[in-house]
Amino acid sequence: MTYILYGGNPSPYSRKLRAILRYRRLPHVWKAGTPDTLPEIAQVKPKLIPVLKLPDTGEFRVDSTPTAHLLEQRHAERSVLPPDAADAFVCHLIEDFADEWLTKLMFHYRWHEDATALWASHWIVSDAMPAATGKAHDQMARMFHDRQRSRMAMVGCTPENAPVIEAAYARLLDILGPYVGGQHHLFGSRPSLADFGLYGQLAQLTTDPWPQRLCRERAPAVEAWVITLDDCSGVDGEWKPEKAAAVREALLEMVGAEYLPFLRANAAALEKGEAELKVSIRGREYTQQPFAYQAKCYGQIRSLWAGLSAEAREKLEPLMEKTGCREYLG
Ligand SMILES: N[C@@H](CCC(=O)N[C@@H](CS)C(=O)NCC(=O)O)C(=O)O
Repeated sequence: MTYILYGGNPSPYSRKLRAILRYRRLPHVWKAGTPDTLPEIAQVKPKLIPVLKLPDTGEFRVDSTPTAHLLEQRHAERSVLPPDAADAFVCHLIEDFADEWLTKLMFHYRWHEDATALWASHWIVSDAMPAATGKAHDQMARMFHDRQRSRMAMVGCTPENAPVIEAAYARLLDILGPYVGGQHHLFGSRPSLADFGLYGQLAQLTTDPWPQRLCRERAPAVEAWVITLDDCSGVDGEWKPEKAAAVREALLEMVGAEYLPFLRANAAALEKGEAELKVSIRGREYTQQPFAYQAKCYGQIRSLWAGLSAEAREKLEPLMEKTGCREYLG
């Protein structure tokens, strides 16, 4: 009963899923996606990592969020979903925010500055093509570097959007720094799916030289937290959501002021068939091309909200109102 996880160390979603498998003590083998292993997943669509191979059926699964939920259905012990329905909704919002919004921070800080972009391109090739050395390695690194930099505008990582993205990183570090640590996760002393979503992006931001330096200057505890989240197999914690209410509220304020306005503008641009979305985020203009995947994320948040019991919704209303999220939920 051994899962196989195909991924990459420089891939936020691969790290997220591996950290979940480790915390949940699910037997697994990690296979870096390399020319030797990639043929094993050649038929899997869409062509993204991570890919999880299920031990019993041999099926392959892509997309870290539904895959994490599938693992919840298959294994009851050491769940990463808070048991209370209202908390589980907040957990989803923060996880989705990490996956879809904070990933812009990861991409910007990895590829915007020359020295870090160069470093990252070599790291990625070492991870994905360990057999390539010398000139072959350097050529691959250059190709990857150029490809990723050419994709920056597509995902919104432009010089015009940089002030929005950089302010978000500073804010995130200021929120997490004073709170997080080995025993201090978002819903108690055991990690949740939201913690692992943050972990995936932060594992990259605390490794790439430029954002790592910023983190060490501004909130060194965040890097230490990320290191502990990498392997929580020894953690036996408890759900104690009341302990981290303030940090969740501050993150939800970011969700309400940044992520949800972006999601709504993205959905509206797609609906109108527009090539570009424009949205004001904390008074600054943010522009990028819309994506269908993120429209799906928005729809999912809204349907999860609609599907909550009246009791759970009532419990969440004041928090959603206060953090600016409520108006986006339908
Ligand atoms: N929503 C997916 C996103 C996966 C994803 O975007 N993976 C990236 C690497 S981090 C990828 O495989 N990109 C393909 C490429 O760069 O060619 C998840 O949560 O797993």
